[in-house]
This record gives sequence, C-alpha cells and structure tokens, in this order.
Amino acid sequence: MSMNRLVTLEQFIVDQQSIHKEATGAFSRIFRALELGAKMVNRDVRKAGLVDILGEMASVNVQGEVQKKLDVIADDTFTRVLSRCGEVCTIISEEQDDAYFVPGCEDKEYIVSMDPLDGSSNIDVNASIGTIFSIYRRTNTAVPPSVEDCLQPGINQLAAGYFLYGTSTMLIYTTGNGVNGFTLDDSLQEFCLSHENICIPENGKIFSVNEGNLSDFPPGVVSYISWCKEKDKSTNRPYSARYIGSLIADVHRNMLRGGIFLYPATENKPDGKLRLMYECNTMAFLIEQAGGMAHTGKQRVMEVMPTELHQRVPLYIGSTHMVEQVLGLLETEGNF
Ligand code: AHM
Ligand code: MG
Repeated sequence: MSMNRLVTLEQFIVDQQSIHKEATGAFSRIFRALELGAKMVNRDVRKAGLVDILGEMASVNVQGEVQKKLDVIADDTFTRVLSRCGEVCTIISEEQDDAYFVPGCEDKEYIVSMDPLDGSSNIDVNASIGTIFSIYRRTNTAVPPSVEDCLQPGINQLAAGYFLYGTSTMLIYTTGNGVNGFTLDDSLQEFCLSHENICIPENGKIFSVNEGNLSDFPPGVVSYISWCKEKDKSTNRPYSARYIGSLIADVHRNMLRGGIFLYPATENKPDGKLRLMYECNTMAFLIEQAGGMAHTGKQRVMEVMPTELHQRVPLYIGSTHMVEQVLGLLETEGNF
C-alpha cells in the first residue's frame, strides 16, 4: 500500500495558509470558487459529445433560449462562482469585451483575469482544453474598481493556474512559491495532490508551434525550427514536433517533459495571437516558477505593461536553454 499522504486541494490550501500567517482566508475563498467552477465545467465538458443524444440542449430550446456554446457556459459559470465568493471586485474574461465589476464587491481587493475555456476549437474533436486564471490585487481600494486597476504587469500576479480537462482533469497552480499539480478523483470529486513541486527540465527535445504559419514567421524562428529538425546525435536532434493547438495542453506537456512552445509574431500580426492578461502572463508565471522562461522575443512576458485588457503578445515559453536559443536567433537573424 502506498504510504503517500493523501492531500486534497482544500487541505493543501489550509496548510499553506497556516504557513503564511498574513493570509486572510480571502484567497482560500477565491480558490474554492475556482475549484467549484472547474468541477461544474468539467461535468459539462465530459458531456460535450452527449448533449445531442440526451437532448439536453433541446429542453433549453423549448424555453426559447439560444443554445449556448461550452465556452460561453464556462464563462457564465466562473463569473457566477467568482461573483458569489464575495472577494473579487473585478473579473476580466476572454469572453467579455469589458471588465465585469462585481455588484456589491466594489470595496474588495482582488481581480481575476481568466480564459474560461481555452483551446475551444478542440471541443468538438474531443482534445484537451482548459481554464486559465490569474489573480491580482487592486492597487487602490479607496476608489471604485476600474479598468486601470486591471492593467498591471504579470509580475504583480499573486497566483496563477489552469484547469486542464484532458484524459484526467488537473489543476496546476502557483502562488509564487513553486508549482503544484492536483488531479481530480472523479469518484470523490476532490482534487488530490499528484504533482508536487513541478520543475521543468532546463532543456528538452519537443518543439510546439503551428508550423502552418512558417512562411510568415520571423527569420530567427524559421532558423530555429530548421535547426530543431536537423540530425545531430550530440544534441539529441532531430527534436520531436508536438502541437495540440491548445495552449494549456501544449505547455503542460512541455513543463513536465521539457520543451518549447512558440507563438511568434508575423509580419501582419506583430503581436501574435495569444492574449497577455489571461494566457501569456498566467503561463509565464507558472513556467518561471517551475524554473523555465517566458519571453515575447523583445522582453520578459511578465514585464510587459498592458495598455488594454485583450492585448496580444508573441510568446516563446518553456525550457530555459531552448528559449534562450530562439532569443539568440531572433537577435542575430531577425525578428519583426
Ligand atoms: P482561443 O482562446 O480562441 O481558444 O485561442 C487560443 C488557442 C491556444 O490555446 C492555442 O495555443 C492557440 O489558440 C492555437 O492557435 P492556432 O490554431 O493558430 O495554432
Ligand atoms: Mg484562449
């Protein structure tokens, strides 16, 4: 019988709180809300292929409501649970054009930015998707919450994490003190500590990029990708190309195995595709906490000062040696 201690997310957070005496309990309430939201979304995701068969959407239609897509359902769910927890004044979501100021919570300190269901083009093909979140503290609670409060660089994140709805459902998160992973036990409906103190290898042999866009990539990235494909025993090349098209799933694999994920700038889209405030910063905080690196090609991701909620930045993230190598090539061969 395994002698490992069974630690639930709840227990882990309580233990952490007793280590950090300054913690107020507000954080635990936010995490509890996120956990509940993830269990609800997980339940919906697991039924994604069944709704037509079971007719659940039809019953919704009878009431005259429009059939909702899962990413909208996920947005509703997390907005609801975070609003109810009573600790969050502002929610930023990929699904909402504007920041949502939680009624009755104008004096609260915390801001949550989230992508409620990232990789949503993967839903219909049963590939991994996930929820991404970051928690910030408001800079000035004496005035009503505002968009300006939210425009903080990633280095201000208090916590960040993602729920991955994959072959199993996991939560990976950091509060700036390492990265830990929890796996949902379906029968208990509890997240249990399964990946303690995750560290990303300094080097890897996986590169993850949408190579379909190769002809539009900066010269430095084109060189790096062809270098990855060359044969060279001493450096373990060629590397393996792995691309799910779901940021969380791709970064998760690379964090555990070692590797690099690239979503470069192109000439037409100099800011790339991925959003700073609820995709890149979250992943950057996690990867840096695991010992890796996250860069836009011009600066450290977490030092970018956002000017708008849905701002995009190019992303090079993963094992330190690999990211450094791309940055070197961007410097010598060219970037946009
Ligand atoms: P989404 O937020 O609309 O789901 O888009 C973000 C996703 C990421 O998960 C993934 O890394 C990327 O888009 C894939 O983009 P592409 O299909 O261009 O390769
Ligand atoms: Mg997204």
